[in-house]
Amino acid sequence: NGINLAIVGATGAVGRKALEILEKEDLLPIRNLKLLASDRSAGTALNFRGKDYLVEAATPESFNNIDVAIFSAGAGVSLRLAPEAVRKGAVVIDNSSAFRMKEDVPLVVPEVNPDEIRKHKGIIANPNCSTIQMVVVLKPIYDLVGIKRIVVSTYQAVSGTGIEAMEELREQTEQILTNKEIAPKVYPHQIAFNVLPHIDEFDEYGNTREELKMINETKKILNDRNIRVTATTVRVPVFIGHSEAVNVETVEKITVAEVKEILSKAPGVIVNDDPAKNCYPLPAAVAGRNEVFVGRIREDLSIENGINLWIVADNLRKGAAYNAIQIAGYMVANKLI
Ligand code: A2P
Ligand code: 11C
Repeated sequence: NGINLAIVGATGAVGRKALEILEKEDLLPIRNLKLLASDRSAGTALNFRGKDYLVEAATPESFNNIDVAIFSAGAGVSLRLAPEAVRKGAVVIDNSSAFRMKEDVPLVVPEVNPDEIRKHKGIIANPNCSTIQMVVVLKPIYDLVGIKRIVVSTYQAVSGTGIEAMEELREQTEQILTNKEIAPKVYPHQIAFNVLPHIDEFDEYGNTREELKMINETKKILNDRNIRVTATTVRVPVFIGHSEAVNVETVEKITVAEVKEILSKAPGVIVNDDPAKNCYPLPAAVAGRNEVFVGRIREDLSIENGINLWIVADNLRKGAAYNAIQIAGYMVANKLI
């Protein structure tokens, strides 16, 4: 009973988080587990439910007899190996940006557009972490009153870049506190005690690819090309948990009380909004949680139909590993595998 699951990038930040979630939470029945990474970590043992699994170098042959392969090893690996996995009969749930905007690839957040899962042709894409947490909160608002425009600024944790970036933040923090020289490697500038308005590469107009992902993926997931979206994405010296200041212009008027009411009932959302008691979502508090947290819900008085929100989620969980596991769980529950 259960599925044969492969995790590509099992030694990385998202892969390890997927194993942790699968071990602790009963979300997916697993018959066989295959852990894949680069040849650098082939032979490394990773423990899962009391048993050591040896990591193997990912090759096309790795996907024989695999039902579901969760890919979290970057776009290059996905482009090379996901089609091979599909050819071998696996359904790929891909965390990378490689296939997200392809027309025949569903881009899925289970709280928002679960029906898309059924349309897959072998690959289902997991959206970018900063997009996922935003659309989980915006979907109920969109359904009730429509959305004209979104203005978002992000405060993103270094774990979004990967394990090496987490090490860089830890090292630099120690080095700076002990008056040592630092030598940035992963980021172009010091990340400890700093804020970098730069995530991924810049395009010819000065937007970063992270900003373009938020714009394009939001439209695809909400299935509305007319929503106007603008984003500024920023890296902050936080290990886990992306935060976002989101300004929404709705089509019809919605009151703050109504927003709180629909979000308190929305799947996967927790409202934490009591400013008088200093209660609002914080990355340090939501790290380790699968839900998306929202607070600072207030009217934007500068426009007719405006709402401001502060949205925080664990980027490795809801932003990546948990969302992928939810998709696999949906397929099992609906007998799609
Ligand atoms: P490895 O540990 O062998 O380098 P992160 O995003 O935390 O940096 O993790 C990236 C993940 O992608 C790691 O598990 C890494 O494995 C894996 N990876 C990197 N390059 C490849 C590759 N060519 N084939 C398979 N997995 C890869
Ligand atoms: C970050 N959002 O925080 C990025 C990580 O397209 O899947 C995920 C990149 C992606 O750096």
